[in-house]
Amino acid sequence: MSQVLDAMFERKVKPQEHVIDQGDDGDNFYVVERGLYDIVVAKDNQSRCVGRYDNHGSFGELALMYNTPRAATIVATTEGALWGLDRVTFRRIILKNNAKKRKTYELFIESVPLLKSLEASERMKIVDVIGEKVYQDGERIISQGDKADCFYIVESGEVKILIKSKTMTSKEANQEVEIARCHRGQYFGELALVTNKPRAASAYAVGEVKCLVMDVQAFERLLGPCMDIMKRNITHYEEQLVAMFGSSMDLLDPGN
Ligand code: 1OR
Ligand code: 1OR
Repeated sequence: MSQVLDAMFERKVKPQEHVIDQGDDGDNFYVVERGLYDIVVAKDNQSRCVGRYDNHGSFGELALMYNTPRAATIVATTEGALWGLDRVTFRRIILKNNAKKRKTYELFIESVPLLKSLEASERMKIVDVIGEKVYQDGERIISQGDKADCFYIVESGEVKILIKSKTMTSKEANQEVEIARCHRGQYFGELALVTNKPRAASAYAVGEVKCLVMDVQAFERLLGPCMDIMKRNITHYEEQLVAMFGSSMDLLDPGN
């Protein structure tokens, strides 16, 4: 950690400045200190904004990790500040850490039912991007109504999902009701990322919990092949929702 911090340098950016251009060789990895940045991908002669960093997150790791051309263009849309890490230091430190992560998480990631349909190389890339977070008993992991930027897989312990329902009377509406529990190998926090809506429920640790966490950009980049399974499971939430609260709202339809 201290070696990374020592090697990092600040880069100030202006609106419309390209921090990274798709197709270039990779020089630096960047951590966002502040500012908004569009992720633009050109494909078949068309450029599309596929996401953004909002005062948070990091980018530019792919070209350095896999020795590939830059996979996207990153454009600042406001004034901003970044912390950069040069390629040589990034590879020396981060790649060593990635090798360790692969050893630690390979077997567990193989056992996660959601990820079964992925190729071994795709699962490796998931290991490369995941972080681990530990929560204490009762700690809130996700808060209903919040903006979402992460996806979670339970590595150990138990997570309970609670919901405050709009369909209940006002007195009951502020009370949370338990609707599900997640155990080792199960995932949560996908719904808001898939629907682009606020968190539909809250998640709390039951006892000490370890979760693997992935940011929304990695979720969209790497979990496309698992999207059908997640969407199918979301339709099961809807059936449960109707059974529990008698409401027939469509969780997958943003219009509702
Ligand atoms: P890089 O070194 O390739 C561009 O330089 C960076 O954009 C890349 O590392 C990532 O850190 C970041 N696909 C590719 N790169 C992405 C994506 C992405 N999102 C962020 N980056 N997505 C798939 C697009 C078809 C995800 C969109 C949310
Ligand atoms: P999220 O990003 O909305 C809360 O953040 C998470 O709780 C959600 O993603 C799901 O991963 C998880 N309805 C809504 N969210 C649920 C449900 C659910 N179960 C788990 N989550 N159900 C219907 C509500 C009555 C499922 C009942 C079994």
